[in-house]
Amino acid sequence: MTGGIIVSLLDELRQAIIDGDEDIVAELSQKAVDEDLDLVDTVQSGLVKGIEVVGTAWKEGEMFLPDVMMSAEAMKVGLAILEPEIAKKGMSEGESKGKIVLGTVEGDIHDIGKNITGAMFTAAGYKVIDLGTDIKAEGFVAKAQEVGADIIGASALLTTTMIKQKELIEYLKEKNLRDSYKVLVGGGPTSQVWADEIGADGWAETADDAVELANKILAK
Ligand code: B12
Repeated sequence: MTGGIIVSLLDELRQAIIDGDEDIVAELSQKAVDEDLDLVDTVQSGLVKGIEVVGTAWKEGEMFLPDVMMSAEAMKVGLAILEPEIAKKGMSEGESKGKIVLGTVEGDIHDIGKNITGAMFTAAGYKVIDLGTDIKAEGFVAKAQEVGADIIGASALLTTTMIKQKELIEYLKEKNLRDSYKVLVGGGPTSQVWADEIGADGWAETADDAVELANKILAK
């Protein structure tokens, strides 16, 4: 397949996310799998680029909530096709590099970025235990204890829910468990400054960076 055709598939995928067209997203995602394209790039340069455009248009009042929801649904349809394929490739790499308990914090239902992060971790050879959304500190910690996690990853997309990442770290301290797990935080409104402020072990802007960061942290 030539570069030009790949670019056009990614462009079409991005546009289909903006249009919230699930059928086209499904068709193009399957095509990417069938034609053995770089699926991580398909997620990032196709699906994620699309939802970013939607986010900006929403903020500027050019798109409304129902449209955003359709785009988010279309995003899920694409990820449902691409994620298992990305994970399959990673799993052939052998032993698990570590266990990560991942979730979106309490009061927050955004899960697209968390899911992508989970898929990247799986592809990189980690065992991912995904708790879903709206997860309390207690929920993260109970699961981490149950499975013997190395890392707890908490995603927050709202400025009003970022504080729950801080509460997670405080809860670990309260239970004398702070040193038992590495805590990674991420999501739109978060930053390295925020991670430092709350005493997290790391922050990453993208799912790719998150995996690199985890590799580094666990190697120490
Ligand atoms: C899609 C979307 C929705 C969908 C969510 C669907 C779903 N299942 O997730 C719907 C329509 C349901 C929705 C609802 C709401 N939303 Co909304 N949403 C978005 C939107 C457009 C895109 C988010 C997204 O998926 N981005 C793409 C992903 C790939 O990016 P990401 O999540 O940042 O993840 C990447 C990194 O951050 C990182 N990462 C993510 N998690 C983690 C975790 C770890 C550990 C690490 C290391 C890294 C990491 O890796 C990811 C991949 O690279 C954003 C706009 C934006 N600019 O972000 C608004 C946005 C986040 N929403 C917003 C709001 C206000 C809401 C609502 C409150 C609206 C309402 N009035 O009801 C509700 C929230 C309800 C709730 N309690 O949670 C605001 C938040 C404003 C703020 N400052 O707090 C935003 C910024 C829009 C805006 N500009 O106003 N939303």
